[in-house]
Amino acid sequence: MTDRTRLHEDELAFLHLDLFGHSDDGRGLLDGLLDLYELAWMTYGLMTGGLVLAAIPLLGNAATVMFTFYPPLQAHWAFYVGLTLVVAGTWLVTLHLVLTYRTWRAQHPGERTPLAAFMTVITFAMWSIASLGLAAEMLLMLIPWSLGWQRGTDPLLARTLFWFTGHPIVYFWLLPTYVSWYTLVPRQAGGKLFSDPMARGSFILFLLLSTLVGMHHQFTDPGIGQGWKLTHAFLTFAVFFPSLLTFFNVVASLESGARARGGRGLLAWFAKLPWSDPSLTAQVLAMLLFAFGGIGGLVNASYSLNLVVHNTAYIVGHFHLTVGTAVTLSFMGITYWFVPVLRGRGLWSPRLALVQSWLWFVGMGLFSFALHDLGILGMPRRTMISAAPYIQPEWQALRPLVGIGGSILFVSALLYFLNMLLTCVASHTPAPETPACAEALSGPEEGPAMLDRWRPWLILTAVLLILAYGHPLVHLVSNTPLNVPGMRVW
Ligand code: HAS
Ligand code: CU
Repeated sequence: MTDRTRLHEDELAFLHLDLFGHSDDGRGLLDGLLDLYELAWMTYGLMTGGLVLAAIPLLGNAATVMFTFYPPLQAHWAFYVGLTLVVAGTWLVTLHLVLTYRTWRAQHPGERTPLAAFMTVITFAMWSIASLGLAAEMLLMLIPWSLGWQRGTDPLLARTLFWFTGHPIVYFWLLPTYVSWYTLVPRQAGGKLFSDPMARGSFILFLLLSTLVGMHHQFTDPGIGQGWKLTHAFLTFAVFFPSLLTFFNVVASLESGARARGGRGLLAWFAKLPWSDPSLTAQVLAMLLFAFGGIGGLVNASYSLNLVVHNTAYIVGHFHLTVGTAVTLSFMGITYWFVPVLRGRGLWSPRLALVQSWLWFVGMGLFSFALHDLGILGMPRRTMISAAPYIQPEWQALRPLVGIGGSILFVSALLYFLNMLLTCVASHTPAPETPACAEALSGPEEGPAMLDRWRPWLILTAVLLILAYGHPLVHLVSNTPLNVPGMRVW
C-alpha cells in the first residue's frame, strides 16, 4: 500500500467516523469513496485560491465595500470573482457529502441516517439552495459591472439577491453549531440527547424556512411591496420555531446530564454540569448568550419595531450574540477537543481555556448589552461615532462599556490563539479520544420514516421559495434600469 492510499484510508475512516458515527461497515464505504480524494483537494484549492484572490484587492484598498458589498459601492473585479470561487467551493463540499451519503445509503438499506450525517447533509443542502441568490448577484451583476461590461447597476435588485443568501448564511454558521449541541454536547454533559426525531424535525424546518425570510433585512428598502415585507416578517417568526425546538431539546439534554451527576431542583441542576470541561463550558455559555440574541432577533423581525432598531448599534449587538457568540464561542469550544484530536496531543492548558471562555462570556455580555442600549437610543451603526457632529449626551455613559467589553474580548481571543498554538507545538499530554455521538433518550426509530426522506422536503422547499420570492424577483428583474454608476468612497 502506498503512502497516499494510506492517507486516503485514514482520512476517509475519519470522515466515516465523523459522519456515520455508529455504523460498523467501514470498508465498503472506503471502497466506494477513494475517488473522492481528488474532489476534496480540488475543493480545498478552489476555496483557498478564491480567498487569496479576494484578499489581494482587500489588502490593497481596492475593495472598500464592507462585508455586504452593496452596490453602488464598487470593488475591484478580483474581489467578486474570489468570493464567487469560495462559494463554488462550498458546492463541491455538497457534492462530496451527497456522493458519500448515497454510497452509505446503498450499503445500509432501511437504516436511519445517523443524526450527525443527516444534519450535515441538510446544512449543505440548505446552503446550496440559499447561495443561488449570491451566485446570481455575482455572475449577472457585480462581476460584469466591475469589469466594465455593464455600464450601471441596480442597488435594489442587488440587495434583494444578496439578502436571499444573506439571511440563510447566518444559519449556515449556526447549524454546524447545532450539530455539536445536539450530537456531542449531551454526552459531554454526562447525559443523553432528549429527542432525536425532534432534532431531525427542527433541521427539516430549517431546510424549508431558512431561505424565505431575506426581506426582513429590507423593511426600509423602497421599491418592494409592503405585503411581501410583511409576509417575510411572518415567515421569520416561523423560522424562529426550530430554534425554540432546539432550545427545549438541548436544555432537556443538559438537564439529563446534570441530574445523572446528582443535580436537583428546578434550575439548581444547572450548577452540576461538568464546568471544569472547557469544551462544554464554552458551548453552554454560548447558549446562554444566544437566548438573548434570539430575543433580539425577534425584535428585529417585527416589521414596525424594526424601524426603531434598523441601521443602529442594536443590530451590531444582535449579531455579536448570534454569530459572535453562539457560533464563535461554540466553535472555540469545539476546537478545544477537535484540535487536540487532530494534532494527537492534549490541550495545552484546560484552565486557560476555561478562563478564555468566561472572559468571552463576560466581555460579550458588556459589549453587546451596551450596543443594544445605544441602538435604542438611536446611535447609528457603521459610523465613526467619535467623529460624528451629532453625538448625543445620553450615549456617553454607555460608550466606554463597548470599549471595555471589546478589550476583554480581544484578550480572550489572544488567549484562545495562544492555547491553540501551544497545543500544536508545546503540549506533552496524551491526545484525547475522538468523542462519540450522544445516545438519545428517544431514538430515531421513534420518529416517522418520513423524517429520513429527501425528495418531499426538497420539493416543498422549492415550492415555498417560489411563493416567497417568485413574484417580487420577477417584478424587480423585469423593471431593472441597471443605470446606477459605481463609486468608491474610500
Ligand atoms: Fe439575525 C440581522 C432576525 C438569528 C446574524 N442577524 C442580523 C445580522 C447578522 C445576523 C450578522 O428580522 C446583521 C446583518 C447586517 O449586516 O445587516 N436573526 C433574526 C432572527 C433570528 C436571528 C429572528 N442572526 C441570527 C443568527 C445569526 C444572525 C443565528 C448568526 C449566526 N437578524 C434578524 C433580523 C435582522 C438580523 C430581522 C435585520 C435587522 C436589520 O434591521 O438590519 C432567529 O433565528 C433567532 C432564533 C434563536 C433563538 C434562541 C434559541 C436558544 C438556544 C440556546 C438554549 C440554551 C440555553 C441554556 C439558553 C430562538 C437554542 C440555558 C440553560 C437553562 C438552565 C435555561
Ligand atoms: Cu436575517
